[in-house]
Amino acid sequence: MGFMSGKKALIVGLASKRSIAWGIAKAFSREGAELAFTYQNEKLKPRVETMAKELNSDITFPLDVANDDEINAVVPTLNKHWSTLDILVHSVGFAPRDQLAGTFVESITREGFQIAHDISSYSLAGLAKATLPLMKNSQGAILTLSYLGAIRAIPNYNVMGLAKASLEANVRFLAADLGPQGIRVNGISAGAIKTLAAAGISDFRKMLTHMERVAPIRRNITPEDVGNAAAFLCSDLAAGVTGEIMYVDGGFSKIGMHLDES
Ligand code: NAD
Ligand code: 0WE
Repeated sequence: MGFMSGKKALIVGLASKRSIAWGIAKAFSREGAELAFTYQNEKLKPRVETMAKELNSDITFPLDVANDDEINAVVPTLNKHWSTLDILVHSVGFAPRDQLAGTFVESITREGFQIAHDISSYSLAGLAKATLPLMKNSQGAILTLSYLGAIRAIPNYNVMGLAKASLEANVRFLAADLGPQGIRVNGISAGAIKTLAAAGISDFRKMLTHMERVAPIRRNITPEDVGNAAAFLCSDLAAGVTGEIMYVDGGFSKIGMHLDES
């Protein structure tokens, strides 16, 4: 019997088999959790339905986190299947493409800032607020995905770094508020992974090559690595952990310099 058996988890942010959300879903399913998934738009619907089926889930519904009506529809929709929710996974991030090219100062715009913060940070609080009636007293957990750009100036990550810094503060405020209601809130700061969200980012391959050379574990991170850490954080094994940002980055953020090959 897996260490998540009996847990009901909603996963927001599945787009493809390369998604971090897919690594998380597979780990949760392996450990015995029941799953529900949302898809951002009709284009993603068939793909998400097929992937859900693979993990024995037939609960899928639309959710664009930019839309308050869709956020408010989550609980009524989930209620058709489940009367409680134990786990919410938020694996969503977005900034307009022009915000992730060139320097920070050149690229930043008021609109780009607003969209990045709305989709990548506000949506965590919005979803936590909306799902509270189902999650309260469940000994449940909320998990989001962050990146090193929240605390370091990483080339081209630009306004997404500000949005991730906001997301990490969001984790701490939610942890403080929801802890007394039996809900833990954590984040995983993942190393770079080639997903749809990384497609077309200039120099992404170069970044991956650099990371696998210098990170203490000498390889890149996979969605499966993140999935296993996520399963731990969202299970009762992590009952004493909340408000935490856990680095699943092969130790990259912990070194200060790398010299020769070895
Ligand atoms: P992905 O493209 O597979 O997933 C991103 C998801 O965000 C997609 O499912 C997309 O549909 C969803 N999304 C975007 N806008 C949305 C909206 N308005 N409403 C609902 N959903 C929306 O890429 P991924 O790399 O798996 O990204 C998942 C999370 O992991 C993101 O928060 C990302 O910032 C974070 N992350 C990624 C990496 C990486 O290198 N890939 C590293 C660290 C953290
Ligand atoms: O959080 C991310 C990516 C987030 C992202 C990606 C896109 C591409 C498509 C947000 N918005 C968009 N908008 C689009 O139109 N990561 C952690 C992956 C990532 O993105 C980078 C990175 C890394 C790592 C961008 C620049 C530098 C490094």
